[in-house]
Amino acid sequence: MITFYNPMHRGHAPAHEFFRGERVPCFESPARVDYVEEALRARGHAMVPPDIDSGPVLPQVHAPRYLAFLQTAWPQWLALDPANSEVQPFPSVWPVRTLRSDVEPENFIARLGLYSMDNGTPLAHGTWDAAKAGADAAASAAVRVAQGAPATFCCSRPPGHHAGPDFMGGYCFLNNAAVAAQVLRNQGAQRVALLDVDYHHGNGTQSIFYDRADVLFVSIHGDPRTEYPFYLGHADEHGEGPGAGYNVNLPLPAGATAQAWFGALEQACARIAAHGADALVVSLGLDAFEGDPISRFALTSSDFSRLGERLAQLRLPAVFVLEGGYAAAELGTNAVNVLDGFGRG
Ligand code: Q9C
Ligand code: ZN
Repeated sequence: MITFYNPMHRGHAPAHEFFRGERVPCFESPARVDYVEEALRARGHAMVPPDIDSGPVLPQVHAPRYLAFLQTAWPQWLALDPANSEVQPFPSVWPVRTLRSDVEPENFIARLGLYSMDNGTPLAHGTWDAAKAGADAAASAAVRVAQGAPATFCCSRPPGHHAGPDFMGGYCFLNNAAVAAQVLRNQGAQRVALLDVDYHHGNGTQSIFYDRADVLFVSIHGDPRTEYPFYLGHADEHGEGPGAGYNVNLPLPAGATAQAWFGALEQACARIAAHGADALVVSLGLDAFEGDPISRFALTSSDFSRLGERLAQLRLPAVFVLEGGYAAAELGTNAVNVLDGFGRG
């Protein structure tokens, strides 16, 4: 399967995040993609750099003022104090309910809060370049499918599915899967199905397409009553306006078995088949793995092969986009198991 990698991902390497009130090393690390590249190479998948600029597509899925902030955030942080090159900025105040988000504050940390959903998404000097090259890889993977490739893979970090129209969150900055879906639409697909199998609900992707019927969003994830992102991902979120009926959430309780997970996958596949899509985008998080350190599902490495085989039965050209998955050493095996299962199926 042709794979677009992100040549800039290593520049996004923040040192720590907050976890249970303490600073801990980042779960979302450059080593993750190293393991995936190693498995791709070992199993004979071609890897090429991105060849499409996502610049014109980004404003179709993100607010211009968010893009403007993100692109210049690190230089603005350094302009406050050159010593900030060694300091990670974190938001500490957010415009929740009743507070105004239409006026951009001048204060940098206040703007960082305006454009963040959590304090768990650290910025680093290379964050914009890494996120932009990742969006380019997603756009490239989508164009190649629009041109007739049966399937492509976007092997990139940081991930994207928590990034909403105008905010970062959950280690995500630019919504790569949304970029891929939008590019497929721009290239002539009338209907796109977007399946999110990351352990965490893809709140950003859901919000970007919530009022649209052309991109069906279907997600299998840990119940937000107990799992991140907590404030979205419930089963009663069906879409709004023209998008009513085109959003499907299949939450499962933390601790759900692989059998329950594959039951939800059958429901997802039935809805996707009914959509009459021209193409499929898969937000491929591998954190439903039994060994994931921050998630609580129980898929085994061979279950990921079964997932790929089942998706192939949809008989749709597919763009796979890497999302989460924090058992780094097993991430390559698990991701490529999905791709090879799809190739066989
Ligand atoms: N800092 C993805 O899998 N982290 N994101 C909670 C507190 C939130 C996961 C830890 C998990 C986000 C793409
Ligand atoms: Zn996740």
